[in-house]
Amino acid sequence: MAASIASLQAIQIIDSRGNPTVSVEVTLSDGSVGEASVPSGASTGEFEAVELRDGDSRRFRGKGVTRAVDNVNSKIAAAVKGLDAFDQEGLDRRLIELDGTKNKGSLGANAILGVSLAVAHARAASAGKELYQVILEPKEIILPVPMVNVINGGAHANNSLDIQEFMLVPHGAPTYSEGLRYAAETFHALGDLLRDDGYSTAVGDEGGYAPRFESTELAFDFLLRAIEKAGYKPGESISLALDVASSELVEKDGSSTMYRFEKSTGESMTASQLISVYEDWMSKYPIVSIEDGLGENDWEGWKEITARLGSKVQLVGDDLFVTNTERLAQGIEMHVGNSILVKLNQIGTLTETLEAIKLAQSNRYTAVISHRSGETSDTTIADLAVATSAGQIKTGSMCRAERMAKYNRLLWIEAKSGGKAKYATPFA
Ligand code: 2PG
Ligand code: MG
Repeated sequence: MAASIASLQAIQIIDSRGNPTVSVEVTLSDGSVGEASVPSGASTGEFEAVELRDGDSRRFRGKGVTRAVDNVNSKIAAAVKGLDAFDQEGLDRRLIELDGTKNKGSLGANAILGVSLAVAHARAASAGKELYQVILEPKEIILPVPMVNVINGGAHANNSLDIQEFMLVPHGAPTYSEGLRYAAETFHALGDLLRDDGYSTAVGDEGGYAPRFESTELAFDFLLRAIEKAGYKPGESISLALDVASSELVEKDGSSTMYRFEKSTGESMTASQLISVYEDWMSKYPIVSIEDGLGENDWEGWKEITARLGSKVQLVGDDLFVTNTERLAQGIEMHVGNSILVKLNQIGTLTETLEAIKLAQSNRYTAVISHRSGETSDTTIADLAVATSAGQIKTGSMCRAERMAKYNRLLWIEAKSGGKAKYATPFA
């Protein structure tokens, strides 16, 4: 089965937040077509690959991506034409080399990723296979436990919550589709409870509610009540996960790192004090996972949180590791965290993303496949989760079509597996 890259076309499309992003279509020599669109973060890590934006304030408030689009249509198209579409690694190495920088700042990680993924999709079309099968043919179909972000705060919502994401983790469900049902029913129960108490049920960037709660604890209380109201047992059928996105809370005080709950209490604390806050929450609420509990430069703090909490809870590095094997290797070496958040656009190619997942898994770190807060209807991450047997995915709440597209793609993979798909057990 051979097909080479015949042509590429990129255009600027608009993402779920109304900002431009890159969409790429590739056609292979056998006529197969693949398409991919690139997501975009709000609470981006300092060490992420570069998202190339035009910076022309007269158009899209400076957020246009026409330079990235032009890079695909000119330089990249010329360089990859004729390459074997079945050699993803060869393609991605060529793109990295053509860019020539360490952070993909020349062509833009948004340009490079669009091409890398569109070719994978075209390969699936050419081979008549599912996308996950041409990413990495998995031995078994393992569907990820969804982490469903039903309360939004931090940089994703205009409210009083410092914690960016409060997620439902329906790990006690027998199957993926049942887990999704548990989450959807709890999402609705939460909406009822909020409405009853006069809170807003408007949603944030990832589709979670964004009420103006008076405290973080109130968010936990509502979540537990919602789980029960929907007929489930907190901690048994559904547990909780947090993304603190704490790099956003960091304030430098001389040489020491302080964390400030800017949107709620205004309180400042050291890493040790913040870890004690997490300990307190863990003693009261069924929390199975904490992402970015400490900041992206706070390696010492991460050592402490891992020593204190690492055996009890999943500690996910997002801004800390940025899907980058060098940063992950440093974390593994330093015994920091026990899980990596995986975002294709943090690193910019499918090959490097797979390398990060492999490095994690071979060191007994879990891998959580993730969307970005700015998304499109692209569903590549659903297939990535199945291809790598990652076992966990977070892709927003139980509303907003750009979030549901990924969850629903997994429902199709489950349905087409003929009963063979298994539901992952990361928290068994
Ligand atoms: C995160 C992501 C996705 P953003 O912090 O994990 O939820 O947010 O895309 O804004 O970085
Ligand atoms: Mg995060």
